[in-house]
Amino acid sequence: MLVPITKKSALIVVDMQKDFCSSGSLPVPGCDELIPKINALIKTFKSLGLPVIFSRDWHPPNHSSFKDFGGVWPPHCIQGTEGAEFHEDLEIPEGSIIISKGASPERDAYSAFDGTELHYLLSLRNVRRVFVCGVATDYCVKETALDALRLGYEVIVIEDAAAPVSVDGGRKALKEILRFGGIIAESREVVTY
Ligand code: VGL
Ligand code: ZN
Repeated sequence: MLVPITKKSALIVVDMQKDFCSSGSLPVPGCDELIPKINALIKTFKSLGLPVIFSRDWHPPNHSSFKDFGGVWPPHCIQGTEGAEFHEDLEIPEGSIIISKGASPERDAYSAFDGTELHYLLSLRNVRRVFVCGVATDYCVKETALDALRLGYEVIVIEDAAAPVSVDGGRKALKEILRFGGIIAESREVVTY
């Protein structure tokens, strides 16, 4: 099914940071391979004058999601470190919105809406439809998409421009997004108006 990028659309690129790619501390399989597809999407949204949002995991060194502090993950995306930087091949246009999340030590934030100004910034720009890509399909992409649905946005997850930590987890996440009213599309199905 074709899904149009309407005038009230925005692109949300979730957590395309070094630590989640092949050289990082918590590599998501297939993360590097998403770059060309995501860059193409960025270019399309940019050329239409539509908002492009980049979220980033932005943890303090003692974050509660880290194994040494009672969590389940190896240390990753620590504020100001190289691992927290965006992938060097990601093309971030000037004027993009960068959303940092997970910055308080005691709680995690998988969703780009969790504890951030994202909803406010999208509302200001009259955005009704969000296209979501990035990593990880079964964690931050999923929670961002589900929050966007709860907030009343039309949500399209671009399946081939997102990658999961586990294949099974990714499948379950997409099913859940569908169940709550989201759309799952391939990037070739995302068309301009
Ligand atoms: C993520 C695990 C831990 C993600 C963030 O971006 O999906 N996953 N922190
Ligand atoms: Zn994290």
